Order: sequence, then structure tokens, then C-alpha cells
Amino acid sequence: MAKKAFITGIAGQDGSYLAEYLLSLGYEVHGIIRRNSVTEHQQSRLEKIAPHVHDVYGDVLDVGSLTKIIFQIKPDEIYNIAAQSHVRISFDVPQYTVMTNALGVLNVLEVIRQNSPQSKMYQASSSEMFGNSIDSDGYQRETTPMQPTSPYGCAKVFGYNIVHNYRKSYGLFASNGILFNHESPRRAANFVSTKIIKAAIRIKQGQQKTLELGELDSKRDWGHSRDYVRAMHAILQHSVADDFVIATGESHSVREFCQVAFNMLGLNYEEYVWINPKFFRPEELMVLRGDATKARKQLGWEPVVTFTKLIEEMMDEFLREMKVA
Ligand code: NAP
Ligand code: F7E
Repeated sequence: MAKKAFITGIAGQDGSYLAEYLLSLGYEVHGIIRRNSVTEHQQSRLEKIAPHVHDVYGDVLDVGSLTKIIFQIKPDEIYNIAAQSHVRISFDVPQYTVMTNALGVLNVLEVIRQNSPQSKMYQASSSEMFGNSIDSDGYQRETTPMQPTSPYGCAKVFGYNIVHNYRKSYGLFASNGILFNHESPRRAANFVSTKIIKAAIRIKQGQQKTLELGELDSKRDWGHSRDYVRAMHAILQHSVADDFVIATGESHSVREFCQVAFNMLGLNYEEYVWINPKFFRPEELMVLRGDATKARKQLGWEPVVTFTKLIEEMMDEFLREMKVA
């Protein structure tokens, strides 16, 4: 019989790649979609697989909808990927972010505990939990102290800890993937990767003159979402529930990202990129660089897509989409 998976946040970047990956492995895939007043693009990332996915309306803040689906399906694996995932916006809507990203995790765990304790649960934890805490060798790993620098990071620390608590208190198979930044052509337009590449294309096409960004010297460890959803699945196939850092181990600045992306179009970013303090964060996380040795050794996980290949893939896809007629 096919294994059953339930994904919260199935219509998001990672949710859509994860659903595709699980379908390719023969899983029956279920997920919840939020009610939205504009429905037209809501499931655009699921277009290719829509007929094969069982989706219903639901919300991680609505325990009734979670109970109904988890009680009925009794999934083998539950991936809690839903979140308000934008760090800067978490300063604008801190309480909403904390409700979704912290209380939402507790809701999922409670529903599992009461209705389907045999289900394995994956929690989408984040490198944002580390804040500006770095080990002396320049990396962040599973043992690095957490000192979050945003409401988003603070809420994710709660989610991470409550997963531990339910694992130890009730024996649930609940695991954290501590994922560093990962992008793709499905990344929303207000994250820096998509914002830079789309602006570079519009500048090349003569439709935009400049690109306004915030902090250019912060560094991120950027991978591809398609690689990272393989890790989510591998984490739930491990013999015991545990926590794993998922990262490439390479760190690049936002400035370097601009340089590579603009260069691909034969442009010099310095002529077009301006700093607008509007995009600064009240507190910035300056350097992320993950050590995924534990995942490599214990899960056999390896990222495939490099920094340059990631930008190339996003560039190719956006060039196709944004072709001037
Ligand atoms: P995303 O594209 O923003 O997807 C998040 C999904 O969650 C969206 O489909 C969103 O629905 C849904 N959602 C938001 N609030 C919800 C709620 N209250 N109930 C149910 N669904 C809700 O984010 P992503 O990049 O795929 O990230 C997936 C997860 O990994 C998130 O938890 C994020 O915090 C975490 N994470 C991401 C990264 C990264 O670099 N991508 C790194 C570490 C951790 P709508 O489409 O309706 O908004
Ligand atoms: O910012 C700087 C910004 O918003 C990256 C989420 O997936 O990864 C992601 O969070 C860097 C930051 O991602 C702009 O200040 C400069 O230093 O693309 P981002 P993020 O904040 O790192 C973590 C691991 C997650 O868990 C999150 O869910 O780029 N930056 N200028 C800018 N960023 C944005 N968005 N827009 C700018 O104009």
C-alpha cells in the first residue's frame, strides 16, 4: 500500500517540490491550502501535479481542520512546512508570525499526539534561529547556540524546542531540519534572490533603470529547494527522530549574488544597484554558513546544485517567463 504524506504549506516553494518528490516515490500526497480572496495564482506552483494531489482548505491556526484531516488520513509522514516565511516582514507582523510559526507547530504536534501518534513529523526549522552566533571555525551546526535576531527566528526557536519536548515527553517521532537559505524559480518575488534576478532582466530589457536593495554585505549559504526537500524526506527515514543542519557549506554576500546575476546578462551591477534604507532590517543577521556533516554522514544527503547553477536556473526560467513579445 502507498505511504501517505500530509504537507502543510503544500502550495509554497518547498511544499510544491516536496509534493513532486514524494509523488515520484509513490506516496499518496495530501495537503492544506489557505483560504485566499485571490484564488487565481494560489496553486500555481502545483500546476504540474494538481490532479495527483489531495488538497483541502485548512490552516495551522485552525485545530479543527488539522484534526479532521490527520484523524481521517492517519498519515505515515507529516511535513509541517507552513509558515510566514519572510524575515523582514516578521518585524511588520510579529504577532501573526509568532502565532503561525510557533503556535502553529504546537497545534500540529498536539493533533498528532491526540489522533495519530504513530505519524512521523518533520518541522521546518531554520538557520535564522542561530542569529549572529557562529562557531569559532566560521560555521553553524546542530550544536551552535541559538540567538535569533528577528521575530521569525524567535518563533522558529519555539517550534524547534517544542518538537524536542514532544519527542521526549510523548515519544513522538518528531524531527527538525535546520535548513539554510534555499531558492528556486518558485521563490517569491520579495526574497532577495528573485528580486535581484528579475530586476537584472528588466534592466537588460530597458524596462527598469535601477534596483533598490538593503544590506549588501550580509552573507548567506544558498542552496536549491529541490535538493533540500530530498533532505526533509531522508530525515524522516532515519532510524531515530533527530535534528539535522542542511546547507551547502558555502557562503556568498548579497553583493556577490548581484555581481554574478548581472554578469550573466553582460551588466555591471555597480551601475544599477542602489541602497534604500527602507529594506534594512531593525536587526540584521550578517553571516550564515552551515556545516551539514551530520546529514552527509548519517543520511547520505548531498546538495547537487551549486551557487552559480542556482542563479543560472533561476535566470533561465525568469528569462522564459519575462520574454518581451
Ligand atoms: P513559502 O514559499 O512562503 O511557503 C509557505 C507556505 O505556508 C505557503 O504556501 C503559505 O500559504 C503557507 N502558510 C502560511 N501560513 C499558513 C497557515 N497559517 N496555515 C497554513 N498554511 C500557511 O516558504 P518556503 O520557502 O517554501 O519555506 C517552507 C518552510 O521552510 C517555511 O516554514 C519556512 O519558514 C522554512 N524555511 C525556509 C527556508 C528557505 O530558505 N526557503 C529556510 C529555512 C526554513 P500562502 O501561499 O497562502 O501564503
Ligand atoms: O534575505 C538581504 C537581507 O529575504 C537575504 C527565508 O527563506 O532564509 C530566508 O530568509 C539577505 C538578508 O532571506 C534586500 O537583509 C538586501 O541579509 O532573501 P532574504 P532571509 O532573510 O535570509 C531563512 C533561512 C529562512 O528561514 C527564511 O524563511 O538579503 N537583502 N536587500 C534583502 N532581502 C530582501 N528580501 N529584500 C531586499 O531588498
